[in-house]
Amino acid sequence: MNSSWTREKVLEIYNKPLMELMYEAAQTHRINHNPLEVQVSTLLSIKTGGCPEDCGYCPQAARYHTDIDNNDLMSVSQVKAQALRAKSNGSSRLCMGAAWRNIKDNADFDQVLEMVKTVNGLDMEVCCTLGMMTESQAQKLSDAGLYAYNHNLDTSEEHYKEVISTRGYDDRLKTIENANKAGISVCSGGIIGMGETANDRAGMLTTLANMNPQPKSVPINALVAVEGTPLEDQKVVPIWDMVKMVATARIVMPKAVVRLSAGRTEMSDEGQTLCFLAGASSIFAGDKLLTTPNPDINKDMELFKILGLSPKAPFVDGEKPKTKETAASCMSTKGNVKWSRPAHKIERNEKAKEKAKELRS
Ligand code: SAM
Ligand code: DTB
Ligand code: SF4
Repeated sequence: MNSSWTREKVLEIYNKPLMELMYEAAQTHRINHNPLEVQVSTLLSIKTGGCPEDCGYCPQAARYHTDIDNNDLMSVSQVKAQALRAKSNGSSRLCMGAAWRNIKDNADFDQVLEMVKTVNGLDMEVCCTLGMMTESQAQKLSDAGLYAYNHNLDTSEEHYKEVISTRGYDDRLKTIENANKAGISVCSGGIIGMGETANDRAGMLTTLANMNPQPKSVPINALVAVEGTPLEDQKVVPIWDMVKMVATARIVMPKAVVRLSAGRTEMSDEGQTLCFLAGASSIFAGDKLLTTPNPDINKDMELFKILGLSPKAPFVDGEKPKTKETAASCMSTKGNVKWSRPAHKIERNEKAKEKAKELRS
């Protein structure tokens, strides 16, 4: 069913007195979910750094000078070992991320398809986040056994122009549509703390909530301000903003899994507890996100114990995908999709790029 949320209505919810907002969100959560279960995912950066894009928040953009180790695409056996480790730590989902602008029909993509098959074979939900994706690429991933695809809107359409100039908002929406067409569960959310207004936050949630179908998973990230990126000086997001964002997402997308994502190292146990109460029902576990730190798994499990929470089993919300033979080789795919490149100037991004050039010379 298509929802028709207006930004004004979503902003009104976001701006409710916090006690009312949390109570309403907690009620919605209990009606639609088991409040004692949390879906636990592990992130794995299968290809790190050297990305051609200019996303102002991202330490993996080649043009900025950040302190990360670049790595080529992992082997299938390396991924399998990491997946088994994640599974033994209680994760039901492995989310593999690549620092790519978009998927290309080449040998690397074939290797990713093998990774997907392998991890699906371990009875884990497999998620990928590989940048922009065509319909045929989505179909190949689906045939290989992909459960979910993560592609974030990041922020409102207006604020997006202040953060990224190398890719357009419409292409993000198209990628999400392509995932849906292939029957892949969509994971899409965004980041707060990038200088956006409450109106921008409401705008992003409105676009997500009006999608048909709504995303099955909505990650809410607090910006991890990494030195060398254009957003390095952004202040840590107040926990109250996280609670408000989680609660609003919960109310406007009642069936979705709302993921308390990046930024948890800056949050107290009590702060995270308020997020769980307000409807967060998933976390990324393990001491690393893609390139930045995340709380230790033992610390997370201690908090789960205190709160009476337990990790959710895989495939509770959807069937395990069956691997189909068509997943074989993608080299034969014809036709290159032209994704957009707005290329407007973002002063902050230009400055960070210049600074990086100076540091390298
Ligand atoms: N390259 C692919 C893409 O951009 O779609 C996939 C990987 S990218 C790192 C996945 C998402 O991570 C981004 O869309 C963004 O929402 C999130 N992200 C990246 N850097 C972040 C940061 N410093 N803080 C919070 N979230 C971040
Ligand atoms: C999402 O929304 N957050 C994750 C996942 N999807 C891919 C990524 C967070 C990355 C934080 C910065 C880093 O570790 O590089
Ligand atoms: Fe590249 Fe993704 Fe980082 Fe943007 S967010 S620079 S596309 S890895």
